[in-house]
Amino acid sequence: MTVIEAVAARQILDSRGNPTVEVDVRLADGSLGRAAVPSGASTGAAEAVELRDGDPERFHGKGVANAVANATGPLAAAVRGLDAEDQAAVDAALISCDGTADKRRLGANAILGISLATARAAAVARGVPLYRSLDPDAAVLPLPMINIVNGGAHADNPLDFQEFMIAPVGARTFFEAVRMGSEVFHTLRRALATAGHNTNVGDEGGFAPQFTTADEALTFVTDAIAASGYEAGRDIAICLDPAASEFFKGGAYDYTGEGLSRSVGEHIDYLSGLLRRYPIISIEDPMAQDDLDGWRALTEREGANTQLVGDDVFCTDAARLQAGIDGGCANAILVKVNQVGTLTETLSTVDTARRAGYRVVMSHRSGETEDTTIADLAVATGCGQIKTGSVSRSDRTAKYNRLIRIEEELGPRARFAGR
Ligand code: 2PG
Ligand code: MG
Repeated sequence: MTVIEAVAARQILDSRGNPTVEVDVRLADGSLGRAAVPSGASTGAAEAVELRDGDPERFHGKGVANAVANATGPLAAAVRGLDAEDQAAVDAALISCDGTADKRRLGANAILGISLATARAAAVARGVPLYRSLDPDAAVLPLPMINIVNGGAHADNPLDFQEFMIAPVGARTFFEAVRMGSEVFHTLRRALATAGHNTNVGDEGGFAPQFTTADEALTFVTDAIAASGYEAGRDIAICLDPAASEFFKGGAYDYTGEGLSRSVGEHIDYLSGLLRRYPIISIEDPMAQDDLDGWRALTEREGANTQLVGDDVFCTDAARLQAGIDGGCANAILVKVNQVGTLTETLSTVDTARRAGYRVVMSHRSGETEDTTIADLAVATGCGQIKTGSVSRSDRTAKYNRLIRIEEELGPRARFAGR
């Protein structure tokens, strides 16, 4: 009864107004699963390939009509008749139908849409929520890393670092973490306005004032934490995603906002300085994806006390992660379903991280939709951390709101990961 009977797909819009793939998977018993695919802006070089039409007459070349046709054509034919409860078999069929290492032939966006919609359909057939369908014992709500200042590729300001986030480590529940985050967000808004900054938000819903240095952003953020009645470091800690691959040029880190370049060693010293001066507990992509020596050096120097999260450098790929583990790079991984393209591969990467003692952060993309699958995945894997943007913009708050509902549904069984 849980056999896949039909696959439908369409182009819908993401949070930046670009088209993306949405897939419906219908099972023989009538169960329907639907999933929409996210899209990045600061993408890693080794990500699975998002298929775009490239037709300048349609969506400025960003159409995904070919990916949609692949989903309803060859990929649908490959999974029709398979059991949706056997996610590994469905994903294996999708991967072999495409036949390329990076899913470029039929598109990782087409493949991921079917993979996630299948998981959702199986959950509907079982009559349980997605997180429980993936793990009947799942009960851990993740600590959110809430993005409150945007820079880099996610905003038009001169700020070199992409994301400044707050993690309410002192909260007792997920809901309390969201409340604390929302309070700081609004306190920060007022402080920015008072200082004459604009309060427009960037792609992930955080503010995007005309800051030029990380210090400026960090000063405003730590002040906003205190002004909201919290102790920075104890109640609310800070997390960064410099997205350093974006400004690594010719072997050095090119800080255009500050108008200077830092060598690998100077960049590491600078990051260490920030760690000393602010209550930062986690830095994602502190080093560029092709600066593995830098990654190793920073991990040796700061890895014992600071979470160092690999995003671009690992691209949610188990083999790349294993190479990083063997090489002493990072101590945590950012997990993005569309970087690798199927649910099974995503879960296998999470396993690889776990076995090595690397921490896992479930993550959105800067281009998102109302789809909340990653909220369920954070609970299903019990990974303990989620990065899903600011506490503004519905594409971001949809995930927080989903987690609030999951926490309520779990009732006394719910455990908040906290610090
Ligand atoms: C990142 C992500 C999400 P993008 O760098 O971690 O915040 O951005 O989706 O643009 O790659
Ligand atoms: Mg990143």
